[in-house]
Amino acid sequence: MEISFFNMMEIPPRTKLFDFHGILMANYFTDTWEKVQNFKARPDDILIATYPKAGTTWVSYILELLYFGQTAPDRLTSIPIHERVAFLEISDPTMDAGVDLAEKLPSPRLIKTHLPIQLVPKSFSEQNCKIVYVARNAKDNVVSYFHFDSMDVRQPEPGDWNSYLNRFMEGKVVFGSWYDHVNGWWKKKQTYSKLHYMFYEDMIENTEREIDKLCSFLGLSPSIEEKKQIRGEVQFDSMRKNDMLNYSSFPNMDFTISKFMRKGKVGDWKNHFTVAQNEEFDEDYKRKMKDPTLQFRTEI
Ligand code: PPS
Repeated sequence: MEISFFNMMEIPPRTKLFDFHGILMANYFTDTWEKVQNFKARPDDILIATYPKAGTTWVSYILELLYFGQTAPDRLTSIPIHERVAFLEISDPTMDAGVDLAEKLPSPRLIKTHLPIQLVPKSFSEQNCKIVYVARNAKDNVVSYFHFDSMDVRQPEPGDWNSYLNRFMEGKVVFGSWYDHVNGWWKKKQTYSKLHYMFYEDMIENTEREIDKLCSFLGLSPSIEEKKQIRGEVQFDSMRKNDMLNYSSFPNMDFTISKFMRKGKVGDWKNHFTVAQNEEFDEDYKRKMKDPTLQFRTEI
């Protein structure tokens, strides 16, 4: 039997969702709200914004390697990622609140958030910070979120797959509607030039190309050697084995249910959606996703 940290810890009961400024939230993302709202961004902060399970950890690690891979490599091999990248809105008794961790980070501070655009502290755009948004197609996103909510035993009870899928379509999961999230950030990109909008599927298709695009957005020019090294380190299998990235020491996650680095694929939804669920999902999707300029790929 696999022993996880989880087996040895006393875990609080699963949380209940509540309405928070129009989206559903969990208390451990709202308890430090005043500090989050008043967060003072610095001009060189980089905000990594995503709907949960869209590739946050992947892109965070790429950014870390780009900024610290040469100057502070020991940092990346000795400290787990949740202590290197501040999760802005989190407050959890087992670790620093995101707002407090941010104060301890070296520059440029990498800060992650799952907040929809309307709830992000104004300070990031006032300071003209660079923002990297990562989006993932809704079908794979909901599958990944379902497995995550099953194994992160603080999260609200996921229920069975069918009821979870329906709740996802209704935006009744932590951080609310995927549809509103990806659209809200897409709109922000039209008026805020320092926002780089990336797609998980593009990263899977050609990681090197997407790292190049990211570097040109950030104004970085890593050497060919450095890029090759980064490319190797951020492959799914390498990240999955890396205990500083795979959340294996995270007390709330039961790895006997599912891994944090689970499959890392485009198209896993086909192993979960029935034909009827897929048809209903597509119909609903058409009604909600009206902007023809925002297109996702559910297979590559
Ligand atoms: S979280 O909890 O919101 O921060 O999760 P997040 O990191 O956004 O998303 C986790 C999913 O991303 C996959 N992942 C990767 N896929 C491909 N390549 C690499 N290197 C990689 N790293 C993480 C991870 O496996 C989760 O997706 P699923 O589909 O569940 O496997």
